[in-house]
Amino acid sequence: MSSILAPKLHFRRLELQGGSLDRISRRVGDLDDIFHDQRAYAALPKDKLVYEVVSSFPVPDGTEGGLFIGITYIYPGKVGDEYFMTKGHFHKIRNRAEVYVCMEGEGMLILMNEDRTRTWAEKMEPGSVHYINGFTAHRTANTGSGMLSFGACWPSDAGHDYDTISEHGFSKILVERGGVPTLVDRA
Ligand code: M6P
Ligand code: ZN
Repeated sequence: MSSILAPKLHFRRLELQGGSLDRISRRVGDLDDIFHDQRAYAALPKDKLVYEVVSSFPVPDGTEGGLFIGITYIYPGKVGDEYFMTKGHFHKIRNRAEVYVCMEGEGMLILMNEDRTRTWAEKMEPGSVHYINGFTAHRTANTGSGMLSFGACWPSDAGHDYDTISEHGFSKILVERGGVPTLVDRA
C-alpha cells in the first residue's frame, strides 16, 4: 500500500509546508546596490523587511534534471519613487528557464536580455503565469498596496548570478509616474 502525501506547495494557502524549507529574509540593509535613489534608501530603517523567499529543494543544489520550488513575498513599499523589488539575477547556467505564478497582489516582472540592450516588464496579477526564457535577467516589483506573493519553479542546476546585476543593474528601472508603474532609462 502506498502512502498519500499532502501537497507541499499550496497556492490558495499561500505557503510551502513540510520537509526542509529554506527561508531567506531580505531587508533594506541587504539591498544597498539595487535602488537608484540613494538618499531615499539611506533614510529607510536598515532592518525593514522588503521580501522573503521560502524554497523547497527536493534534490541537491546543482543536480541536472531536477526542479526547485519557491514562494516569494514582497512587502508593499517604495524607495523614493522606485517600488520594493527583488535583487534580480541571471541564472549561472544561462540557458536555464523559470516559471513564475502570481498568487496575490499587483506587481511587475522585469526582464532584461543578456547584452542589456532591452528591458521590458510583464504585469503580475493573481493567477498570471510567466515564462522566463533562459539568458534573461529577472526581478519582481510590488506595485500594489498589499503583499505581492508568487510561486516560482526553476531547474536545480540553474544557480543565481547576482554579481552581474549588482555590478551593472538593469538598463531600466520601474518607478511610479503619476500613480502608474513606468519603466524608465536609468539616469
Ligand atoms: C523566485 C525565484 C528564486 C529567487 C527569488 C527572489 O522565487 O526566482 O530563485 O531567489 O524569486 O529573487 P532574487 O533571488 O533575485 O532575490
Ligand atoms: Zn531565476
